[in-house]
Order: sequence, then C-alpha cells, then structure tokens
Amino acid sequence: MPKSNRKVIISCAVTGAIHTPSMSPHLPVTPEQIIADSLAAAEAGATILHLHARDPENGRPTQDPDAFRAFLPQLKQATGAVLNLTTGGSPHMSVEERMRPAAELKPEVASLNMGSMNFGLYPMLNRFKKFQHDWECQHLENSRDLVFKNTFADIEHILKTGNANGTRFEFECYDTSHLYNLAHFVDRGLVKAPFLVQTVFGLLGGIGAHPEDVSHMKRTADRLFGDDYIWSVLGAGRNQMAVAAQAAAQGGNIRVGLEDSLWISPGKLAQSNADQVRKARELLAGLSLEVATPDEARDMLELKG
Ligand code: KMH
Ligand code: ZN
Repeated sequence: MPKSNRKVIISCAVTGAIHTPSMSPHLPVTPEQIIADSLAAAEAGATILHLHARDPENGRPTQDPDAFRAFLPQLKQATGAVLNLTTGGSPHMSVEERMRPAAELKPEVASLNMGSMNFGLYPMLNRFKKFQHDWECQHLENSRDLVFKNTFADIEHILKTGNANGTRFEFECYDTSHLYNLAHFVDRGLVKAPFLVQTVFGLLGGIGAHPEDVSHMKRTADRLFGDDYIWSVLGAGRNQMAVAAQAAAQGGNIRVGLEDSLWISPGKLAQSNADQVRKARELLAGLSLEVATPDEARDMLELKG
C-alpha cells in the first residue's frame, strides 16, 4: 500500500493499573464506567481497546477473570473494536496472576511486556498527595524497590499460551533491549509476522521520551524486524501527544488513554478516554492521515476476528 494511503491504528488504554482513583475522578474503575468509557472511545475512533480490570469497591487493579467478565460481553456486543487484554496486570503481580484473563478468555489481542526493568511510580507522590484508599499510597511508595519482572521464562510462557489460543500480541517494549528480546523470540519461531510493537516512552525505569529516543527505537526496530512489524508508540504522561505526533509523521500508529496519561493539556485532566482519542484524531487529520477501522486493523495484524 502506498504510504500516503496508510491508515493509523489508534489504541486506547482505558484504565490500566498505574493511575489510582484519587488522581482523577474520570478514571473508569467500575464495570459500568469501563463499559461507558470504552464505548465512547470506540465511538470517537479508537481501533483497539487495551483493557485492564479494577476492583469496583476500591479501584485496585485485579486480574480476576471474573472482573473482566463483568464488562467483556457487553463490549463485544456493543462495539466492533478489537479487544486487547492485559497480561501485564500491575507490576506488583506475579506472572501467573497476570496471565489468567488472557489464558481463560482467549482474546484477539493481549499485551506482553518484553523485558524487566525498574518501574518508578513514586514520583507521583509529589503530585498527588491525598488518597482515599491506603493501597494507592502503598502502590506508589513500594515502587521505590520494585522490579518489573518479565523474565525469558515468563515471556515464553505467555507467548506459548497465547499462540495456542490464536491470540496475537501487543509487544510492549520499554527500552532497546526489549526489542532485542523480541527478536530472540522471532528467531525461535514463537513470534510470527506481522506483529505489533508498542514502543513505550517516558516511564521512570525505561527509555526517555526525547525525539532522539523515539527515533532510536524506530531505527532499531526497523533494523531488527524490517517489514515484519507494525510500529506503535505510547508516550507516558505529558509526553503522550508529542510522541504520538512524531511517530504518526514517521509512519507509526499511536496509543492514548487514561492508563498512560490522565491529561488532555498541561495541568488539565482529560474528562474521558474519548477526549484523548478525539485529540489524537485531530492530530492525525492535521497530518492528512486516516484512522484504521477495527476490521482494517484485523487485516493488518492478521487477527483471528
Ligand atoms: N501501562 C503501560 C505502560 C500491560 O498492560 O501489559 C504498560 C502496559 C502493560 O500496558
Ligand atoms: Zn496495560
């Protein structure tokens, strides 16, 4: 397809496991909120919905498959968007716990973290000082001594389970070494083209969000994977739209959503996931780029549908 006709996949990561309810009243946590926010994001143009679940009582991340069952059927029934279930869960969880929803519910797409690193959430303690629930403060505080653990054995286990279920992956790469880890699994035949590489920028513990960092990850992925991969980017926090703009202009796809940033502009909270999807759409329109429909993304990524 000529580059000028290419369509851009917008992923929307609806709630995640990093931000906590006290940080924004707009973060969806109950099944009803996750359904409403996801559907509005899809309506606004999100091609893929990246989904986590929360305990509706206190907003704490949970990988109980029943928590996903509380919203998945409604989403499947009401939208054609591609549904992508996390296997990252929260960095505080074991791999067995993290992979349960994808293993049991066999989605079209699941996320997969491609390596280990530090994961520093504690700087958020400076910005958000008041918490409704004890777990929120501990979640940030404990990250001073947290290893975000994704060993080769963990990755292989999730890959083999997903492959057996026909699930394809959003390969989350937080630094250059994670691209090399992915290349290792491509070499072993456990990852087949075309595959979606989600390069992640601006998390404390991973690569930064400078334009040189974005270019470096793209150059490295181009060299390792050639035409076999589909590139997407996620800029954390205030970096979200700048990273998206750079990547979109260079042939990439983009991820937005309240999982990755609570903001719509400096100091102003996004009112919904759809707000960020609309902003991403405007950015793409400014570059004369069209958004891929879910079925176009299914073709591009050879999903099971
Ligand atoms: N919050 C993202 C940076 C996952 O769900 O598998 C990481 C993420 C991981 O989305
Ligand atoms: Zn996630």
